[in-house]
Amino acid sequence: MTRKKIVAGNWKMNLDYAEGVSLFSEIVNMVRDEKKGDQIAIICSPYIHLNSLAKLGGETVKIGAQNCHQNESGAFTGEISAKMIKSVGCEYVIIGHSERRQYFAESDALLAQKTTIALKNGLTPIFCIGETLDERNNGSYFEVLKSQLEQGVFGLEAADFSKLVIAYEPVWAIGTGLTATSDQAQEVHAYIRKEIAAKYGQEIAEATSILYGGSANPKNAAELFAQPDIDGGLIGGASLKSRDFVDIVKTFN
Ligand code: 3PY
Repeated sequence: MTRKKIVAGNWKMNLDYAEGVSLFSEIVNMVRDEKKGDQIAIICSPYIHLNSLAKLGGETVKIGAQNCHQNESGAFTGEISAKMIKSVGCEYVIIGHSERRQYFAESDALLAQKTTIALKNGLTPIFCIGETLDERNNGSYFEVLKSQLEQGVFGLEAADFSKLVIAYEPVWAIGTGLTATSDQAQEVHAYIRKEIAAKYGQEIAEATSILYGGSANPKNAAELFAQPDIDGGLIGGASLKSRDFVDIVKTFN
């Protein structure tokens, strides 16, 4: 079974409109020249860029949002719905990034709702899970990850679960410059795949792309992506530099 190889950039709350369009145009041109094979490159930008980027990216670089609201529409001042995101040509949405869990108190139950509404509107959720440094150090990380899966996405029917991308992002490796070693990441990815197999069966587990996120960069990507259960990356800081992002994409060539 060949799984989709995916490199998704997460720009977070960076770049004004002109900067975003300019960086994205550079990325599209470089990826068009250098990408080989059938890997998928995605940029998850702030909302204000989505409409323009979706038109520039075409088949070369796909577009994702970084969040969506859990309701279809209504009186939720300042929020953006999955339907609106889809309507501008966006295909992906990050759900449950640790920064949203931490700074916006997004619970597993809320994230389950967001996942459902994203799927209903034809978006592919990139669903993030990850443990804190304390949870890693006290050895409870497998339980934490299992609980995030169970409460966040294991309520889905198999047909819907099959549409997800999962991202393992150890919280202690986000924005800290620390990266999980390839052995640490592989251990967790294999565990996640085992839990998916236990819930949905081996075929779905083997077909699910599981990305690594957390200070991935052009220097460590090759070793991480060479692991049997790591199917690509969710890239923070390095996605803000066209050369770095494209070098990570090229890791799969
Ligand atoms: C990081 O690499 O820091 C990320 O949070 C990617 O989402």
